[in-house]
Amino acid sequence: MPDDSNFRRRSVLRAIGGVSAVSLGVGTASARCKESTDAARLETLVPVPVDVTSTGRGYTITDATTITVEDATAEGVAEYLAEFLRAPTGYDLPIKTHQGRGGRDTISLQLSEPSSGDHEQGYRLRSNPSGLTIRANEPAGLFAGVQTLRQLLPPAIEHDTEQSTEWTVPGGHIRDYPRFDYRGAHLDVARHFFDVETVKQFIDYLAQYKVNHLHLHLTDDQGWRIEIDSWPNLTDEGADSEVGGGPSGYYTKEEYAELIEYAQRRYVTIIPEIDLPGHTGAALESYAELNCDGTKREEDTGTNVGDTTLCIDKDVTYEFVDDVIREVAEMTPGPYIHIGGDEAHVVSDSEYNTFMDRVVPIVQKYGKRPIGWHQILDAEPPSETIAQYWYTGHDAPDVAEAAQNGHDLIASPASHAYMDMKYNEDTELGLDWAGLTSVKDAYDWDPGSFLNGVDESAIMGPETALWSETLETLEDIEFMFFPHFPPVAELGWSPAAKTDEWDEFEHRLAAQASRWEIQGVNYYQTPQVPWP
Ligand code: NGO
Repeated sequence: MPDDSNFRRRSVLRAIGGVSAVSLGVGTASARCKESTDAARLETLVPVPVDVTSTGRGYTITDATTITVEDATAEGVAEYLAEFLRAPTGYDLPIKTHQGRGGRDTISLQLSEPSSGDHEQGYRLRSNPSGLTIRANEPAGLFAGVQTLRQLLPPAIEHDTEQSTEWTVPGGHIRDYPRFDYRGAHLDVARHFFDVETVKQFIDYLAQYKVNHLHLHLTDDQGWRIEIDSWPNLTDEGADSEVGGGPSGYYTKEEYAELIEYAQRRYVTIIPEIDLPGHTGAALESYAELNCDGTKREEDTGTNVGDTTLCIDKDVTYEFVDDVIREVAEMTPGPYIHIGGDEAHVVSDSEYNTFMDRVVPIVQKYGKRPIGWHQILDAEPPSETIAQYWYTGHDAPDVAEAAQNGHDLIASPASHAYMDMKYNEDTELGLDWAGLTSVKDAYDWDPGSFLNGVDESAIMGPETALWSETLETLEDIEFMFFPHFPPVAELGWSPAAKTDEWDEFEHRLAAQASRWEIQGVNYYQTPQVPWP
């Protein structure tokens, strides 16, 4: 069991540069003090950037500030930034089109031709007294830069009502880009259903920490959560249950489109998961013909896994899967569809292979790249299939061999990336089948080298998983996600050489709390972290 008691609350002042030593209230001393408080924010960024240089005085946003873009390509990011800043600052922050640097008193968002060594999701940020510039090759890079800018401003920027403070961005340069192109977070909306507003809030949390994929676990034994026109009982009958039998629901096609659009504005790609052939109790409850015995399954409000399957030998199974995948592909602009494949305990190996041999090509036929939990590799699918590793061990020879044969992997080891694992024995929410996962455990691994025999080049990136057997509300989600999540988000973004020091990370993590307090995040105040 991880030992929280070894980590006493230490002053976050170490991380914020000795501010306490400066006497307050005296003219220049006070200005120096403020400058050093501002500069400290360069040192508390999560995820930690590739390069940060502090240069003294920085840019202060005032009611004279304008946001400039060179053309319409950067407008979406500019609007997101303006919307975010307007409420707490009370300033108009008009968006103007202007070639090149925007001149004095501008936050200038520039898209430039890729220069050598610049990553397509990377950005450069410069702040000095006359203005602030974020430059990137792609809008996604500008968006990442905007999330950094957000953390460079005083925490009060997280308020949604007008605050009176000086909105100074410390002077400096940042050069930054992600270690992994793919940074994911999974959310189980099947065991308990979460409404559109809750998922939007979740997407905002991903964006805040530069995570760019949301994997929605849309179907399981306890509920079917996405409208499928050709099989309407899935939601007419299969969506009105959840673990414990409480109120539940599903996303209409319009609501799903709303989520996609919300995520797109934040450069987050949604990956829908239809878990097959097991974890299909809700479908089996909705349609008798999908069951081998031709009888509808009973509603499931428990938490058992592995005891359901679509009937492998029936043609109707594949008509069903084809229709579902076709409709899901039609409503999903992103390149991936996840088809589960985990814990199909009531089918034989040969039945499992038969099923995947027919179903993987269906995903490809509808123009999507298949992802499965790593058991999918047992069926030897085409190498385009991505496998998501979710066991706890470092040794998985079959997975390593598949990676050597060209399969890409997503790293979600349950011992580090499962956000639903309890922090310690006293955590009331969550599960512990993979052990307890303290916040330090969530940081203490390397997605690029976790699996023996797998080269980092085969790893698309890390993905957190948040299963909802025990989670019913946004507050529950937040409790397990904060602070479990920012450590994994940092492992996905920041250079490996900068992510191996917990003693340094714990201070940066602690400094995030003042923002969560204002955001109203129900985070777990683990004694492992020296909260301010
Ligand atoms: C496992 C299982 C899920 C559970 C989860 C709980 C996978 C891929 N299948 O992860 O059905 O909800 O653990 O932690």
